[in-house]
Amino acid sequence: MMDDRERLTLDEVHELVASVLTRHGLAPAHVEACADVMTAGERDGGGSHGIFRLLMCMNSIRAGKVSLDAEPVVEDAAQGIVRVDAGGAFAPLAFRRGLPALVQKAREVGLAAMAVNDCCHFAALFPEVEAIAREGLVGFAFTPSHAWVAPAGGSRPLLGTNPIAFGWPRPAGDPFVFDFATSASARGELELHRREDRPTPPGWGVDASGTPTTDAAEILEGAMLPFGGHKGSALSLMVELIAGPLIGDLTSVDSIAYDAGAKGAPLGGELLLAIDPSRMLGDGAPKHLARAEAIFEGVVSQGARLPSLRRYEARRKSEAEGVLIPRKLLDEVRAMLV
Ligand code: NDP
Ligand code: PYC
Repeated sequence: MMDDRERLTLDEVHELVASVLTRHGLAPAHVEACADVMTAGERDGGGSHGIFRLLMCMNSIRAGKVSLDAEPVVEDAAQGIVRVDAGGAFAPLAFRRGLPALVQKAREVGLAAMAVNDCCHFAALFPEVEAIAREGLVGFAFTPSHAWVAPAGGSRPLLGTNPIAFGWPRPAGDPFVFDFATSASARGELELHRREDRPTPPGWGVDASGTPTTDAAEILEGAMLPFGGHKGSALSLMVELIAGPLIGDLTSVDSIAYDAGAKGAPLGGELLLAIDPSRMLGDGAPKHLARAEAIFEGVVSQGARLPSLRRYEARRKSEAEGVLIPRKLLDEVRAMLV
């Protein structure tokens, strides 16, 4: 059977994404930051949040829903609070510009928050919490999206796919990281099911009449569902609150109204938290971080999968061998260059 995928090196992935974004007018610093996160998604085997994100970004750009060149403004808002005004541009550059202040404040105060406002968030969150954890800090990230998800027990879209990501520094080796939507699947994953004409697992969503279905196209027209029933639903509500009203920014309902059918990236805020274990624990930090290692060992020693190990394995493989991208997607992306 013919393989309908093409192998690209990571440099080629980065170059392709950067060329498309540059061709469509994105300022160089944004091009670099956006290409970095999409390449990271592709590198780590996250099909829905690699090059595929270009489709959502291009919808934002073509509909004039995103600033192409706003320079993020970093504000020292309070002792433990950094605020970054993204000016309606894509989020990755705002995160990049705010990170040093977040890290500095977490080291000074012990716990710091960064509110990123007025950003178009199209990306995976793991690069952000991983970057925080590589500074020796515990990191959290939350952002609402578009109102695509019904609350548990309901059938009408109200909540976003609202991801939660967490990073934990490990004394040796790569940080422990997890990063997932609070809906049963990310929207991107659902879109991939529709593109490939694959049924979804049960529980991902309902059609426009509220009837459970495994037809991705019907769910896209109906409502997605939270993971884990009332538990995922409550976590999703939490994300709406802490990365919406708490930081003075949009909810997923506001964001989809702004989008007005453009199918662009959600507009709104993101909340990041960083905790310094050395501040929390003083001289006891190494001892207690070692205790955390025992928990990780307890997971893997029984054959269970520790989140992030797959990611780092995929990363090493991609760095050595490149990545395989569906030709259909590459054709669409290359067509954006003309
Ligand atoms: P998944 O359901 O694929 O879950 C991914 C996470 O769960 C990873 O941390 C993964 O670890 C871990 N994991 C997966 N399977 C297992 C397992 N069997 N055992 C242990 N751990 C496991 O992710 P989603 O589809 O929900 O989200 C995909 C991406 O979409 C995320 O990066 C998210 O940030 C992004 N997203 C962004 C939004 C935005 O508004 N910007 C909105 C919604 C989603 P590992 O990495 O090791 O595989
Ligand atoms: O996959 O749900 C998603 C998503 C929304 C914004 C970026 N990704």
